Amino acid sequence: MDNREVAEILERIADILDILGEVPYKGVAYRRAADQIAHLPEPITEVWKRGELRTIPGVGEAMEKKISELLSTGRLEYYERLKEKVPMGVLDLLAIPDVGPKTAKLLWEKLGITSVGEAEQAAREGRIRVLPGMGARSEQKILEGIEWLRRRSGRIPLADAWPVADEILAALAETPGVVKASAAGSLRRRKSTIGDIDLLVAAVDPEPVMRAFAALPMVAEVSLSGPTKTSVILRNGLQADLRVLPVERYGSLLQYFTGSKEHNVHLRGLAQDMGLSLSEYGFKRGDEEILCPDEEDVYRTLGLPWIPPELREDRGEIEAAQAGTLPHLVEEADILGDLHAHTEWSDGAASLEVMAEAAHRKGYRYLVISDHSQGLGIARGLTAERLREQRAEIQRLNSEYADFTLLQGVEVEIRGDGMLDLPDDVLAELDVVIASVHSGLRQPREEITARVVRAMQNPYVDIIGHPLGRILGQRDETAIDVEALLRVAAETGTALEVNAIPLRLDLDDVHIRRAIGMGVKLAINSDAHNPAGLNAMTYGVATARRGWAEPKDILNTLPAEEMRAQLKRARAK
Ligand code: DGT
Ligand code: CA
Ligand code: CA
Ligand code: ZN
Repeated sequence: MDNREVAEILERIADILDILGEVPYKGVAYRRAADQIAHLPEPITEVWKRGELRTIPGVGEAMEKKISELLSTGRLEYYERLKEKVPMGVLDLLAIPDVGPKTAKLLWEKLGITSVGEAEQAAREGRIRVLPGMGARSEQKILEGIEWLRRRSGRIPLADAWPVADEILAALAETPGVVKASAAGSLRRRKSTIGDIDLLVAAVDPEPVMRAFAALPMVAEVSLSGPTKTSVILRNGLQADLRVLPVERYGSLLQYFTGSKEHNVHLRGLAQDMGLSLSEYGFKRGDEEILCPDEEDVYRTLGLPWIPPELREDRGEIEAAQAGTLPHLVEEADILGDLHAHTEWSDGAASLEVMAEAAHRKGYRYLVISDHSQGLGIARGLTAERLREQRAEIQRLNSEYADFTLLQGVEVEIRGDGMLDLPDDVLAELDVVIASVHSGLRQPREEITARVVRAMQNPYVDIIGHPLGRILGQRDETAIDVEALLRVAAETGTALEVNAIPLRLDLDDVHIRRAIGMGVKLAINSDAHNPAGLNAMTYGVATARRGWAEPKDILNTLPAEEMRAQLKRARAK
């Protein structure tokens, strides 16, 4: 059981206790412990084995017993009994803003509501306003909250928001009076999915900027128009907010609206300790204002170096800034090659030659061709013989380049039982072997974990491709035991992929950071199926930065020969 699972169960207990409301505030203790466990820097099982659960803030004697029971038996009797008292769907109501435990209980007991859908229907039929303590206004707020929830779950991939935002920013930069323009919010932090686009502009007079914004071709409708903020719905369905402030306050504006909220809350605490208040307009000490034209000024006022936006999640970056130990994050310019690309030899759209030329033009020194092996059910999956033919072709192309190398790899299928669908002697002849799971993704935890572990124990498997198997918005990650995956990767020297396809971004930020902490090597790969696909690297690098990755953590920041020397097959010798 990993930290997230333990924390989730404690959260659930808190929710149920709050809804039952038998003992006021009893949920608070569980929530506190859950929060601490979710942010532990090491697996809770380690803490437990050392007998140190009580050192976790918020974990007292009773909590310790419950966590031990959970970790040793995989279940918690207390939780199982509580679950019988409240339907799961009632807990889902808590996700609606303005619906707390008391309201959820009311809706459930008085109207028999046990899902968000039923709550929506009851609100539309005016059945909520007549409940004790409710009214037309609270009913309306519940409806709005449900709509908000729907929109929020309709988050869009970073890759769909980023180019549109850049286009809008370029147009705004042309508007007379605009001094600076930038994206903010989750987009600037490069989260894998974006709720809405936040844009900021420094200008003397906001009015013409707002007008230019509303008139852009990609804007479908203006939903809110105020003196310093305009909100629009774009043709792709996303909401975009534009805020305009004078240039002398731009640093504060940018810092505030980049967020995250958690990062900002922490910074405001530091400001308070210094007798300052911090807002999107600047600092205040009593009536005296301290203006920040640049974002650096905000951090400097708090005695901190500037913190890269990708780190701003209050996951220790402020402490690292104070200690002077912020990471030197990997940049796209550090990437010297790509270790995962397909051609028409399997399911790619382009020839070896075209892919090589695209990678060369991108400034790479090498590209690994890693077409699928035969077992994938892909018509042209490669057999040992076809691999040999492909190698001849690759060698011929290499003779045409002086400053660029094509390497031959394969993306070999990990079968249902963990066996690979090419024999070891074939794998041994290749430069790089990526092993991936593409089928049986719904296997239970033990099976899928054992399967990938078995693949990692093969001496010729250098990299595990898209280790979690998620497709954003479509398919959750597999049930794989991530801690076991990382541990065996470290033990066997197998690298893990940060797959840069925008709907994958797999490993994700949290697991990248954990992998680095455990000494696991990473490769940021585009998994390109055509020349343009190579450009997905941008999103992989962004995700790696969110995982605190430095160049030294990433195999493909090394020149070809050094990269190859770091692969498992070379290190085993
Ligand atoms: P999103 O849009 O859901 O992907 O996530 P964000 O982070 O872009 O959030 P958004 O658009 O609601 O707000 C943009 C930033 O504005 C957010 O990261 C931090 C700041 N912000 C918004 N609301 C609050 C708030 O209530 N308190 C604080 N401290 N900051 C806020
Ligand atoms: Ca946003
Ligand atoms: Ca926003
Ligand atoms: Zn692939």
